[in-house]
Amino acid sequence: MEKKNTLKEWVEGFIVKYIEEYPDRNFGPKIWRTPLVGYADANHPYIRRLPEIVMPEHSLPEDFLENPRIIISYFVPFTKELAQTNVQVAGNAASKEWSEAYSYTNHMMGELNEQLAEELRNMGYRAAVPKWETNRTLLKSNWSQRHIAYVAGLGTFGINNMLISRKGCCGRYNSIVTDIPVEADVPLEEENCLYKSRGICKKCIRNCFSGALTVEGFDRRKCRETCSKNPEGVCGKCDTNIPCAFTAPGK
Ligand code: B12
Ligand code: SF4
Ligand code: SF4
Repeated sequence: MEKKNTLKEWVEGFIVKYIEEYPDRNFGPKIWRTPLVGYADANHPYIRRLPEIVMPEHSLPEDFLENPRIIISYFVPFTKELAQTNVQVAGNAASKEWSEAYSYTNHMMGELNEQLAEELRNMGYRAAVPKWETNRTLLKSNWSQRHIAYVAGLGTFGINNMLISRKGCCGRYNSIVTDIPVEADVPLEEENCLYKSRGICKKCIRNCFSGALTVEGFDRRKCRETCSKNPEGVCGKCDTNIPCAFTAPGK
């Protein structure tokens, strides 16, 4: 038990330090708060059903690593200052900083994944970074970071279609597959979205001028059309200037 906890502490420490030091090492902006880490059981029934839930081509953890045990999932929350830049731009147009944060964060997470997997292998464990792609017609990825983070107990889905963690939904998720002997987390039971827990709010829907978000659901084509008008193809008005951006208000 002690060894298992030590290993979790090591993984979390590695991720936290990597993200904290990244801007100084790369002369980049400081746009991230302290990350959250969760552990999904690679054999959890919900993970096994992802090809059914998302699309038949959705990968399973064993597509990347033989006999996988755990998926390490993490959330990188953005700072309030970064979110504020996006709030200051009207309609569904994204701020320059918000657009740049997209590729900067993806780049950082790509490097972090490789380093973390490498360190785990050096410690005698097995680890692999999932390689995934997005089906451009269906607008679905064959490795859904949100669904994996959900199984890892990191958050619950809001009506903005975002996964809301205890540090909010304004940020990004990523994951790696491994065989480390740690106890898996389980999906959260309480709803983190105010509309889902108390039937109030809907601020995310009012923020989405394109009409992609409604109480009835999310229209990913309308969203994509709107996002693609901005550099880097992002918008994020359903992710900023909302009560669940930095906390879990529904709880
Ligand atoms: C393709 C894609 C897009 C496409 C299509 C969007 C989509 N939702 O599918 C477009 C370009 C439109 C897009 C837009 C955006 N995206 Co995008 N996108 C992706 C990508 C690559 C794959 C998404 C996917 O495959 N979806 C599959 C479908 C089936 O899932 P879904 O539409 O989300 O619907 C599911 C959930 O709603 C869920 N669900 C809803 N309610 C409930 C309730 C319960 C109980 C359960 C279990 C499930 C559940 O079930 C649905 C069906 O499976 C992921 C990265 C990745 N590899 O995962 C990022 C990702 C989803 N995007 C992200 C972001 C931030 C955005 C934008 C805000 C753009 C921006 N950066 O400014 C917008 C927000 C749109 C929105 N409100 O969802 C983040 C989300 C972070 C978060 N907190 O949730 C992700 C995870 C990227 C990342 N690495 O963090 N995106
Ligand atoms: S803005 Fe309000 S209604 Fe929308 S997801 Fe967040 S808490 Fe739920
Ligand atoms: S759902 Fe899409 S179009 Fe609507 S606010 Fe969110 S990112 Fe923008």
